[in-house]
Amino acid sequence: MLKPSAVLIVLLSLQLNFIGSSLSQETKMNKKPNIIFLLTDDQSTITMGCYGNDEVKTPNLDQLATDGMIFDRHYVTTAICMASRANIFTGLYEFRTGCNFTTGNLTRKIWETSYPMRFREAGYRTAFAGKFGIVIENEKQLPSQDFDLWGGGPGQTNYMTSRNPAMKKYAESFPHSTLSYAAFSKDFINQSVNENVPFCLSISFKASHRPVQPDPQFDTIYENTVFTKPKNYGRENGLHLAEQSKTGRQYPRFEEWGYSDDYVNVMRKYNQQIYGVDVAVGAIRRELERQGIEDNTIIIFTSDNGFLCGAHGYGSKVIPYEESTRVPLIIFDPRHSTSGKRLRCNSLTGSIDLAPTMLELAGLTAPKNIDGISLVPLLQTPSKPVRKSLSIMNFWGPATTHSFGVVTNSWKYLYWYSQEKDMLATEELFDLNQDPGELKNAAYDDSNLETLNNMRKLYDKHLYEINEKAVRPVYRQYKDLFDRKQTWTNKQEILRKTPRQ
Ligand SMILES: [Ca+2]
Repeated sequence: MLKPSAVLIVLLSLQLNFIGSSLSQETKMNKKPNIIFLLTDDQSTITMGCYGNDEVKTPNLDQLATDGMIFDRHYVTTAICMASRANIFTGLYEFRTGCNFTTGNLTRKIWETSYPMRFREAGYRTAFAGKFGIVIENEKQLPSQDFDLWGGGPGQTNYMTSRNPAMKKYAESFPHSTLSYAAFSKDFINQSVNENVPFCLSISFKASHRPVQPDPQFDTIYENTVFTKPKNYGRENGLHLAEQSKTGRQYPRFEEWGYSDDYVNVMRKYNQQIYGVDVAVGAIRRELERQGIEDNTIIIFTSDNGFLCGAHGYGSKVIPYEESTRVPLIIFDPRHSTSGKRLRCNSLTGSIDLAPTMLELAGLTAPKNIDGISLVPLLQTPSKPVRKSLSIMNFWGPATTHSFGVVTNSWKYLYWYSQEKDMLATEELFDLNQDPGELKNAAYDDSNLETLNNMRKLYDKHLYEINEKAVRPVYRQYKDLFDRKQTWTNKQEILRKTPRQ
């Protein structure tokens, strides 16, 4: 039997343990989460097992999807690198960032509102590595001074690690850039843990952007795999699509890039590049576990645009069909009660939603009046949409390929204004639930008239925002060019006054 003094000691020790455990619980709850934002380049959803392709090997991405939530209706609002990255950084549509290859750079004032800058202001350690993809107006250098650790590069960057001065120290161990970003991540995670400061790490992989240069150490991964063509593959499945969509470089690239006659080999190389990304993601997650911070680190994985890969007889991206605009998105918040429940979200989400989502997950406030909406409510209830519609636009490349459109939870409406080369202005309507491959233009089917009219109204509403909110004069012309009721004669006049890109 214990002496009374021993009982007291046991009781005291129990009480201390209780206080200790509630304190550590409280500390855990109050502790700011870390954020890791992983962005690939030109990655189609068909490169991932968790998006339904059982011919590819993406065990680490599939595990991330299993642990977190996978989004099946996630769109970029402009399907080309520079504009899309500005959208992601800021939560703004392209006509509000004013940023694309031929229209302009991002102003310092808008950059200051970007998610990495907001995290830094809030006391986070921040890091960026890989393809930065945008330029800050009137600045000769990339904004390395805005990050605590910098491994970024200008332009398209390079698959050779040694070609990026900020990443050179990793070149000997990781000559191919994809895995060098995992090494950079490990170093940054390590430093942040040592300093005991929450961090926001952004990695922009060059993969799977062309030129096709996968890491040779994975050359055998798909050497015997025969990839199946998707149902909407080939020119025969693009006959119904707008003539305007066939006037850009996407059309010849079906043949030039080998989708027409060497599909399997092209896809072996393409998927091999994503295999490298998958290995890097696995290495980053293992480092989080090694440091004991995996339960407090949110991981977001997505791409700046998709890739057509032969769908409808196109190659490349930009034009607003599903393979180009709908991209992978996984959000894994290990703190959330729905994590690990294999949930898929079928609600509409957009690239502009990611910045406000990351900020809210960290308990920070997003800038006011941005276009993006936080996706945090979807983590609780994936079936309850946070947005009714989203604009999808392309103002880049030949004017004939410019398009503006709107997507909802069930439908996509696109408008191509150009009537050059004897084309007619074209409307397209796709029933995304019944026809995810966009094999039928439902705009000219009488039974869809009510839907068509509703989508037109929604389109007009979205288009009006350009007039209200465009930050550069060059974007204001689109309000009239995409006006369904303006005559082609008026539009030609606008085009005559506008310098051609
Ligand atoms: Ca891209």
